[in-house]
Amino acid sequence: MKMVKNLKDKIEARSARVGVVGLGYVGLPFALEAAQAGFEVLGIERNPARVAKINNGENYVDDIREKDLAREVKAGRLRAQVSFDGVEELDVVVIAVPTPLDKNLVPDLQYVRHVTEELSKHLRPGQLVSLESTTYPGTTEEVMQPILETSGLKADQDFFLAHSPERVDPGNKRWQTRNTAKVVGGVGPNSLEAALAFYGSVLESVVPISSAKAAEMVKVFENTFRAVNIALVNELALLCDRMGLNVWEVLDAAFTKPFGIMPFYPGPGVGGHCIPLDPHYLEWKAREYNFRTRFIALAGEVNRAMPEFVRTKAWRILNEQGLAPSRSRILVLGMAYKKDISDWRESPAIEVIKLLQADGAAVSYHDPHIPVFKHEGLDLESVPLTEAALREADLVIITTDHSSVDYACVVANARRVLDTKNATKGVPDPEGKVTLL
Ligand code: SAJ
Repeated sequence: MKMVKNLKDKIEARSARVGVVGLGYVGLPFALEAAQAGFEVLGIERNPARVAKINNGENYVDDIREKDLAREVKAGRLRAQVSFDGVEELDVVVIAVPTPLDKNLVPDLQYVRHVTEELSKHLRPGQLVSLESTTYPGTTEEVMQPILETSGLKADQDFFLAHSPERVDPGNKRWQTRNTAKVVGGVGPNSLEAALAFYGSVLESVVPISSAKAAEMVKVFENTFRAVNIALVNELALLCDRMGLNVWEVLDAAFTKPFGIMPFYPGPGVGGHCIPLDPHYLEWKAREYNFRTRFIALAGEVNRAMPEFVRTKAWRILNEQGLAPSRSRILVLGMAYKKDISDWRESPAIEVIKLLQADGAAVSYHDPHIPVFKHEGLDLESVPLTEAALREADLVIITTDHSSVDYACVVANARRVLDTKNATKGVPDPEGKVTLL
């Protein structure tokens, strides 16, 4: 098809103009990769403060090096704006906007719809639109395509439409945007061909799949796989607690098996805006097919019950000291949802703190990555992790295993430690202060 060849030629020549809508932990790293691959990239971001930062070459995403961003901005290969003006000049538009769930775990596609409606006003023949946001299978074809076709253009004939799920693991130093294989599915063969050519020119490897819907399913499966396996080890932690077994020892031994197993560990709950949420996109869509995704529902229940288990173990430890919860001072180590990042979305530490406060405890927190926390009804500041702060607490609860924390100092100075991440593994504990989840 001539239109595909034209686009592929522009991609090959790096003269294709690339747009990335949504410059968060997914969009900005991709926009940077596309600029580094030689494309001129226009970021479209609704947050004007982020737009200003980018245009000043300032970074705000943990996984990006500011000097790389500044270089591409200075070279004129990357700039950002709030509006959709000039979208008709673009050849490729990648969408990486949030796809949250509401409190009833119902998918909220407001951002995808809004962006798609804006794009439909500027859509012109030959453009490639690719959705990267994690969503239920069918979104690209059933929601985006009809909106884009209100332009009068027909998908896979006049313009190209694809789904290529993001696979960003925030904080992962080994696997980043560029070297993580990228699954690509189109709404038709021309869209697939165009999208493969584009992603193949920016990233190290692409994985073609037969449709946009299949690509969407791949992603929700990937995250469901994690949610279910995390729930399995969380359930094991609950049972080991009953049976007086050390779940961490059991798992470490199990993971010495060189085949047929993969390490997962229990924790205070499951955070991030992916694992706790994405599987429920599939659960919601499956109902349309009169299908109950029992593993997803069960995994969600088990994982969401973990903060309550942390509270139960905390009260046991305080009780051993003859302390009532309502007269206790607790220091929570870690607000972020996982180690060495500053993201706190859906962090289990939030729920743990709220449960402890509800029982009247005086709760403070320390997180080297989160100096202030005024969200979700909490209004706290990270306390310096001094020996005095450790000694004053009746109990220190480790909820995030940040690498920069000196756990030997924590164990040496705390009265008691509840370690929900096995962060104190290998730290001498001669007085038996540490209790593991
Ligand atoms: N967690 C456990 N036990 C484990 C692993 C994780 O309790 O064995 C907890 C973490 O502490 C965290 C939550 O689960 O609170 C999510 O952990 P995660 O490692 O899945 O981290 P995310 O959500 O930041 O990143 C994931 C990606 N992670 C990996 O593949 C390792 C991947 O699933 C997705 O590409 C990404 O979300 C996404 O954006 O969808």
